[in-house]
Parts: sequence; structure tokens; C-alpha cells
Amino acid sequence: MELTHIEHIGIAVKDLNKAINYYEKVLGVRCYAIEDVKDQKVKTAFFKVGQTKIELLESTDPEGPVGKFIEKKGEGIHHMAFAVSNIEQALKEAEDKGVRLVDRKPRKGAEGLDIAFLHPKSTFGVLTEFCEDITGKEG
Ligand code: CMX
Repeated sequence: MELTHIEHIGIAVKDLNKAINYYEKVLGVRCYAIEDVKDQKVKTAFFKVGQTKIELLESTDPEGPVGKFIEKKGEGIHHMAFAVSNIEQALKEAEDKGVRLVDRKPRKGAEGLDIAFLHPKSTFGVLTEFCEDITGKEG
């Protein structure tokens, strides 16, 4: 597989507005998008730091993945996302090498990217996401 860069780091927060305020007022980065990802039961806010994004995640449902994470571990780094050049191939390769997949097939994530997760129990405790920007590749 080919990892091209760290696409984003996902950070679980209890209060999106308070966290946005910290990133903007203290770290001086601008929130350029807020998106409800209903499927994942989260509201997200995005910032860019160079080529890498920070994705803040506020849960919209205590039973959703971020709701459960905050309940167990509190606020903090929730996942790391790598941009890959071919997500289907990256998933197959990871599975062939014994990694437990959360998603066997890519699905649509925030910002229209194709995404898929690897299980943190197989990846040394870090929930890992693959992302592929298929804009311009379809058809
Ligand atoms: N990082 C590290 N460990 C995690 C974790 C995370 N983000 N989320 C769960 N775990 C651990 C738990 O601590 C728990 O470990 P122990 O058994 O040692 O206590 C174990 O994994 C199982 O956790 P759980 O609370 O029972 O949760 P589930 O098994 O129901 O779900 C997971 C875990 C990873 C499969 C689920 O969170 C998932 O499908 N995640 C992918 C989707 C997602 O996270 N979406 C939100 C972001 C969406 C976006 O970026 O747009």
C-alpha cells in the first residue's frame, strides 16, 4: 500500500464550540467547515495545519462511537487517518497481513472522501482510518 500523508487527526471533544474557540483563539487556526456526519453520530469541525487536517468530533448520540469513546476514555485523540492512493487495495493488504478491519468496504465519510477503519485492537491501540480522495477518479 502507499500512504501519501496524514490526512487528519480526529479528536473527541465534549463541546464542539468550546473546542473550536480554543483552536481559533489560542492556536490561531481557522475552522473552515462544520459538518454533521449523521451516519457516524458526530458533528465535526475542520482545521488545516499545512497539509494535515484536525477534525474535532462531538458526539450526537451517547451510543455512537465517539459517545462511547468519551464515556470510557474521556476527551482526546480518537483516531489517525492516513491518505492512501488506493483504499480497496490498502484494506485488502491490511487484512491479508492479519489486521482486523472495522470496514471491509470503503464508505463515504466527511468531505466526500472514501474512508474505512482498522480496529484499534489490531493497530496498537490507535483507531486507524484510511482515506482516499476519489474526486476526479470516478467514472
Ligand atoms: N481508540 C482506541 N481504542 C478504542 C477506540 C479508539 N477510538 N474506540 C474503542 N476503543 C477500544 C475500547 O477502549 C475497547 O477496549 P477494551 O475492550 O480494552 O476496553 C474496545 O476498543 C472496544 O470498544 P467499545 O467501546 O466496546 O466499542 P465497539 O467495539 O462497539 O467499537 C470501534 C469500537 C473501533 C469498532 C468503533 O468505535 C468504530 O466502529 N469506529 C469507527 C467509526 C468511528 O470511529 N467514527 C467516528 C469518526 C467518524 C469520522 O471521522 O467522520
